[in-house]
Amino acid sequence: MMETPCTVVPLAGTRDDDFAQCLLHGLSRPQKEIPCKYFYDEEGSRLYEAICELPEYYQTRTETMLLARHAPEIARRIGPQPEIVEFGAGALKKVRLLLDVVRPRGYTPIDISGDYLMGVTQTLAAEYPGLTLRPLVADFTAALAIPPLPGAHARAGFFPGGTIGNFRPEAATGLLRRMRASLNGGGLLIGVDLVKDPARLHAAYNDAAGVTAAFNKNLLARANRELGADFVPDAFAHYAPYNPTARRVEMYLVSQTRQSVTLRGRRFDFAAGEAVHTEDSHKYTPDSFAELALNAGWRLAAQWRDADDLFMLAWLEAL
Ligand code: AVI
Repeated sequence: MMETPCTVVPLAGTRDDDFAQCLLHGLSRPQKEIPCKYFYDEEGSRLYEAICELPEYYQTRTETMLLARHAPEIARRIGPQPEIVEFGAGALKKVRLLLDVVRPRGYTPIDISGDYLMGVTQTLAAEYPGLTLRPLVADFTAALAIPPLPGAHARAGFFPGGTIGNFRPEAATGLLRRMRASLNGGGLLIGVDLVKDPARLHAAYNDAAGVTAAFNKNLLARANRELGADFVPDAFAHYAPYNPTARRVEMYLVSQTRQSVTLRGRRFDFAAGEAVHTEDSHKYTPDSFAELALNAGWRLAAQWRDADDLFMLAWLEAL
C-alpha cells in the first residue's frame, strides 16, 4: 500500500524584529537588562545546542530519558488522534520521541525563526509520511489562534526544555493561561527544572568549557552583527549565581572596566562592575509548580521524575 504523503501547511504568523527597540529600552533602565529571548539567533541556537551536550547541564539528557521511558503512558494520557502543538519548537529533536509513540493526526511546531522552522519541518516531513505538519512562525508567548485541524480529536501542547523557568512566576502564569486558550483546554506536557543542590545548579550555568559564558556574551556580539553596535564582548564577564531564596539562577554580563558603547547613535555608559541582567532560570518543586499551574487554570494530573529528582515532566489538564 502506498503511504499518504505528509502535508506541510504553513500557518500565517508574525515576525520578531524588535531587538533594537528592546535593547535601547533595556540599556536605558536603571538596572540594565537584555531580554533572554534574544539569545537565540543562529549562533546563539548553536551555542545552546552545545550547552545541552555539556556534562554539567543535566536538563536535556534527563528530560530526553524521561520522554523515552514514559512515552507509552504519556500517549495514553494524550489520547488517540491528537494534534500536538509545540511551543518554541527549535530543532524538533525531542518531539520525535512523542511522534513515534503517540502517532498524532497533526503536529504544529511554533517558532519565531521562520527559515529555520521551515527547514527542520521539511526534514521531519520526509520522516513521517501521513502526518499533517502545520509550522507556525510566531512568538509562542503571544496569544495564538490556531485553526482546528480536521480529524484531530484533542490538542496536546508540548513545552519541553524547562523554558517555563525563564519566565518570572507572574509571566509564567500568564503564558500558561494563553497556552490553555490556544489549546482550547486539552492537555499540556511540560518540562520543569527542579530545585536542587545549589552547587549542582551553579555548575550547570558555569561550565568548565565556558560555553554558557559564550552563549551569554553572544547577546553583545549579536547586537554588533545586527545593529552595528560596538560592544567588546570580552570586556564583559559572565556571572551566573544561584539565588537559593528566590530559587532561580540569575545571569548577568558584568562590565570589566568603565566603558561606553554606541548603539543606533546613542551612547550607553557602563561603570566598572556594573551588571546587565540577561536571564533568570526559575526552579520549582513539584508542589510549587502545581500551584503555579493551578493559578493558570491547569491541574497537575501526572508527573514523571528521574531517580535524583533533577527534572520533572508534568502532564497538565485544563480545569
Ligand atoms: C532554555 N532554558 C531552559 C535554559 C535554562 O537552563 O534556563 C537557557 C540557558 N541559559 C543558560 N544555560 C541554559
